[in-house]
Amino acid sequence: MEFSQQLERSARLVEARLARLLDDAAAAGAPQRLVDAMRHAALGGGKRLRPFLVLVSARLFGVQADAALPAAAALECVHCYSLVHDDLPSMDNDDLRRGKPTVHKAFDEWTAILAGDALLTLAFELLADPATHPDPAVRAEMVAHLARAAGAAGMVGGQCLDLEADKLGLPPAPDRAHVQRLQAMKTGALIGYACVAGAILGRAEPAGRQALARYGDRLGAAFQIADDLLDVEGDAAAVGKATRKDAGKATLVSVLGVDAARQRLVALEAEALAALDPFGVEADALRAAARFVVRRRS
Ligand code: GRG
Repeated sequence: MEFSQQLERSARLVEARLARLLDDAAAAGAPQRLVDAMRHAALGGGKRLRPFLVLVSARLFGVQADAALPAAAALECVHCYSLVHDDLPSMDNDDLRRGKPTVHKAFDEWTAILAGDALLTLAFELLADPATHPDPAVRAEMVAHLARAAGAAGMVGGQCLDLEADKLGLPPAPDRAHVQRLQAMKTGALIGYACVAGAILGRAEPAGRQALARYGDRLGAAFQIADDLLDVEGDAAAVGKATRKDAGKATLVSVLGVDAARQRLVALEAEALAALDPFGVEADALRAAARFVVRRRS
């Protein structure tokens, strides 16, 4: 099956699961306005790449899609929350996300903040649920790993470094090492988690887990460079969000220039593919994901 078809199929599974979870939240007493905003944030858009990575990495270690779906949905909840908060006026101040008005535009700022908070906490409720894995030790590891990836030394920390540079003008001249650290935290940590989550769920041997961690690390870095190139070269209608927003921001494109950034992207793709060498054809979906990330136009 073509990669795009595989991605679409997994996106449909994730969409249906998220829709059900939000219905459950409403049934459990969550206010209508909050659930509507969560639905706006989480349903009807997005490539669903992170949950796809969870599903295919889990399959590599013998875990079928229905068993990995709660963990995949949990990660997408964290990703959606991060987009809602990133779009807020005090952060990136965006009007368009996934081709739709951002949550604070469709609702208002306080509702968007709460919808993000509720998606974040829903993720951990899901991971702690026995439906995610029968072994509590595995669930605890998933919780701890996602919390680290999303937290102060991960995505939130990376966002802080990014905003600091943008809003306070710090550091004076971002260098390559600073940009790579920021991006590894802001974007790489969650993508890295997506790749390792399947290994945790499938109780992979350390070597298998390390290979997936290496793949995820290179994929996360490649994803961010591709995103930065799309900001410079992409078209807002195709990308589904405003472009040309990164001028003056700390990105590898601004530090290295377009050509060198593209070369780095190609090198990262090769490293991501090499990390999968220990695996046979069963890792082909991950290989295709690396090619997709490097060549994506949205
Ligand atoms: C607010 C704590 C907090 C963190 C925000 C995710 C993030 C950190 C910022 C988003 C800004 C941004 C454009 C980052 C670059 C990489 C990225 C996360 C792009 C969006 O991810 P995609 O392309 O989006 O996977 P879809 O819509 O397909 O899910």
